[in-house]
This record gives sequence, structure tokens and C-alpha cells, in this order.
Amino acid sequence: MRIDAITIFPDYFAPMQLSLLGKAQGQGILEINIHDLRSFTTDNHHTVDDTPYGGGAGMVMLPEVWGLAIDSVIADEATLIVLTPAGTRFTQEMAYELTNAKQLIFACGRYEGIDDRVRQHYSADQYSARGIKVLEVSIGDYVLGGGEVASMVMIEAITRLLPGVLGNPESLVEESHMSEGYLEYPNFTKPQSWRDLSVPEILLSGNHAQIAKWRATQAELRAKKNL
Ligand code: JEK
Repeated sequence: MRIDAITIFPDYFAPMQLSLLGKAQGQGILEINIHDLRSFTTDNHHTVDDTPYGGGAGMVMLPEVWGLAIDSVIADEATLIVLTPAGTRFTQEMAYELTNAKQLIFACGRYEGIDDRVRQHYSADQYSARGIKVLEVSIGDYVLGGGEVASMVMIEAITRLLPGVLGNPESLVEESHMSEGYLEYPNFTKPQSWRDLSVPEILLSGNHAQIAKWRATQAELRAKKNL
């Protein structure tokens, strides 16, 4: 999978080169490219924003600089993801679907966001005919300062599902059954007693059927409490 993120703050993405993602990039499973939007400006002041038509607070990002940046990376079958607080909610289901994409382009806006004609332009027939899709996505019901952190959340959720990125594919098999009612149970490791708290006796019993039953009950109790 090829990932391109376009931003005026490329330094935000420094952690993307680290750890598991860094390893996957070394192995050719994944290629992450970060692009500085400002390098696509053509004026002396490297302007990326201007006042909104119709008035109102804040600034809106210029369509032409976004067009030049996206044109420089977009390939056939790409999915262009425009982060916005008004987008479709990002879910685990969407993460699974996006693992099938050849290229993901994350448009990380700032200020009040990107001129809507960028979304309109790449949604037109000439692009859908090339298999290019545009999604407006939000990671949750709170307001962030820009799309950078949101796109990193998405990149982590999607790439850990790619074969060879996560160290332990067994935990992915367990996870993929979550939609069939699998729930998270409380975890314990060494030592057996910690600050007067002991590990539940059943987990030391070696009775795997009883352990599975206990975990299912605990998971349901936890799910109800968190509802
Ligand atoms: C992309 C710029 C900042 C802040 C205006 C919005 C209703 C008007 C834009 N889950 C998520 N939350 N926030 C984002 C996100 C924020 C962004 C950009 C994504 C680009 N900003 C910004 C305020 C407003 N208000 C709320 C009233 C617009 C996001 C994701 N993904």
C-alpha cells in the first residue's frame, strides 16, 4: 500500500517512520510519503489560505495549491481522504475496507478547512472513471486543530491490519471476530500478586473451558458498564 499525506506541518508525521510502521516500510509492504503543501505554492509569500467568500471567521485553504499537490501524487484507483469535522465517522469497518486500497491520499487541512471545490473536482466523472474515490472523514465527535492527528489515527488503524505489519497475526484473527460478539476481557500478567491485588484464581487453573467462560462473562459485564 502506498500512503501520501499532504500537510503544512510535515514534522507532525515524524513518528510514522518509527517502530512497526518503519519496519513495514523497510520490507516494502508499505510506503508512506509526507508532502509539504507549501512546496506547491507559486507566489513569493507561499500563501496557502485566504478569507472565506460570504464572510465569517477564520481562513480557508486555497484550491489551486491543493490541486497541484494532489495532482503530483494521485494514481489510478486511489482513495482521496479529506479529513473534516463534518465527515463520515471513521470506524473499524472502514479501516478494514481501506486495507484493500492501492493508494490512500490524506488531505490534512488547517484553519477552517479546504475550499470545497477540491472535493468536488476529484469527485468528478473523469476521476471516478479512473477508479479514484473521494471520502470526507471525521475520526470522532470533537474538534481538532487540523487533519494531521486524525490522519495518523487512520494510518495506524489501517496499516496494522495489513499482512506483515503487525507482529502477531493471531490477535488480528481474534479481533476480526469482534463483529460476531467477541468482547474484550480484563488482562493480567506477572506478578501473581501486585500491591495486594491478586490475579483471579481461575486464570491460574489451567482449565481452558472455564477460563473462556469466565472471560466471556467479564467481557459482557465490562461492555454493559461502558454502555
Ligand atoms: C480537519 C481544519 C480545524 C476547526 C469549524 C467545526 C462545527 C465549526 C475546522 N474528528 C475531527 N475533529 N476535527 C477534525 C478536523 C479539524 C480540522 C481539519 C479535520 C481542518 N480543522 C477546524 C473548526 C472548524 N467548526 C465544528 C462548527 C473547522 C477531525 C477529523 N478528522
